[in-house]
Amino acid sequence: MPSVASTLATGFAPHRPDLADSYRAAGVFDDRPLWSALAARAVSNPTDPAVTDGATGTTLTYRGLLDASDRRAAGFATAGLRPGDRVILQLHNSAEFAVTFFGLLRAGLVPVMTLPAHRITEIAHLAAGSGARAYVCDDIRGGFDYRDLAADLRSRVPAVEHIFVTGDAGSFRPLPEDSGDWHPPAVDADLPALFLVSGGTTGLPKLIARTHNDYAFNAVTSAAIAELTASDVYLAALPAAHNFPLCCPGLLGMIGVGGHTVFTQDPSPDSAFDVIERYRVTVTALVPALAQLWCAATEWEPADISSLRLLQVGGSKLAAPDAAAIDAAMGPVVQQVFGMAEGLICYTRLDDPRDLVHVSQGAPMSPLDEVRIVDEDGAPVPDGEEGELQVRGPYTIRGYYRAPEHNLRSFTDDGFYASGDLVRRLPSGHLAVTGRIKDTIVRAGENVAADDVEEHLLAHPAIAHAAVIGLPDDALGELICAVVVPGRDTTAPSLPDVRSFLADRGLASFKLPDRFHAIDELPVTSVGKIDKAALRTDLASPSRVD
Ligand code: OOB
Repeated sequence: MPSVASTLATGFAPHRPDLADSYRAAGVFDDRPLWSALAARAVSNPTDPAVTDGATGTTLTYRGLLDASDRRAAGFATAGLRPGDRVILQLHNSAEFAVTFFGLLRAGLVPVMTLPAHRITEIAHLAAGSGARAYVCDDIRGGFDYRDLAADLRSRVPAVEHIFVTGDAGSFRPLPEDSGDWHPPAVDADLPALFLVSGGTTGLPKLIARTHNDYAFNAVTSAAIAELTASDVYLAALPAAHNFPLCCPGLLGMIGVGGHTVFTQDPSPDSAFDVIERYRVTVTALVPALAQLWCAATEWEPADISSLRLLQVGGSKLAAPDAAAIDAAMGPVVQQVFGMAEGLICYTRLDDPRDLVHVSQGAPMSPLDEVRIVDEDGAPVPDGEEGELQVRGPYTIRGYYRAPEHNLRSFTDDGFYASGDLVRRLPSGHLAVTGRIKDTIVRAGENVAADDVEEHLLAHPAIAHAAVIGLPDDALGELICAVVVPGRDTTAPSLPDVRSFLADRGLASFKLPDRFHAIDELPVTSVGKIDKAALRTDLASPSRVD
């Protein structure tokens, strides 16, 4: 029978040996388990607050967090889980999330970081793909009963033998705890410490194995760029299992510097602003739609949020006027973050000129990131021109876990990840994201980039959010459909209004929308990005009446 460590390694692509040597020579890997930052802080800053549950106000100090994690680790071991076993983790933002996450790491278990919005299709797929033996979830949140999902999972993927539930566990077990001294097992820091899930808006999510070494490097470098110190207070407002709030620099970056992380399950300005005021939050991370909402809310929310020095915005494109509006409303706080669970993270720097912060999505985090921008044939484009971003580097994966067929498509022969993102390099070396390879509409043979039309739509005074999609059409191949959310206190424009507005801005006539819908809210993915796949399905359905 193969050892657990070797089943974990099966399907995992290590760095090419020559590159691994060069990363090691550059000193980026510290060869310690990912939990070692927590263990170090429990010694150096034992009584400082590590995590707070925004909902209950419960705070754990660094010593308290390590001790609670060790009790959890011991509980997992007593339940029969062994180092290297994969565990599906699906918890909402809470101190319990941190305890369980570090408990799994301290037990040598490998969490699969699913998001609260995932449902049985994704969870069953990720459980089967990772070979998970356990599932950890909350009881009921937002009207959804995760215990039903757990029961469904157990019948679909019988290898998931252990189910642990917070709160009212029903017929399942509560989250385990055991007392006594816990001695964490040795780990190979070049093997996966955790699995992230890919953020694509089409198809099922893929498993992204991140090693102790590469993820620690991600956390430490991100924390340095955000200039985090022990006096910072970070608000985890996006789902904490996502790479952005987990490690860019997020919870792990904060643990590294001995700072304080506050969790909230409600990122609406109404609730989050009070939390910011109460804990004097200094840093947080949002997707653009939420950042825009916060920006607008500064006009009417009474809470004092002046402690906030850094508002990281990423996950999808933040338009330049929106970035400028946030800076104007909240002080020069914006940091643009263009990242991916697969690895590469780009940040605007704290001392970049503000106009560069507004128009760019940042520069790669590490000088060891090899970024190339290529045309459809894979040849580099002239500097400044648009092309697909491909990347290789110390913390970028060489392949999805156990997905050889996807890997043929998404990775080049020389080990670069082909991101599918279209970017342009600015003279400063920063990148501007211009679209996605597949996010184009082919109308009467003309290629129209959705982003291009969206940026122009957002310039309309009565439009707050916009998504442009292609809808099938017998005559033209595809029609251009603009879906918008009108601004507060404005009336939605009509299709002719929008067409003439865009035409006046000099947009080519073949790019003008053929269809137009004003709706209250755009559908979003698990982490809050606009879900164009859902829009396409909804609007293409014949039952829909315009
Ligand atoms: C982050 O990670 P994922 O894995 O959920 O999604 C990655 C994709 C990128 O390939 C790109 O298509 C898009 O999301 N994206 C952006 C963006 N940031 C991500 N597109 C335009 N502008 C941006 N600023 O989304 C993620 C991971 C870590 C930090 C931040 C975001």
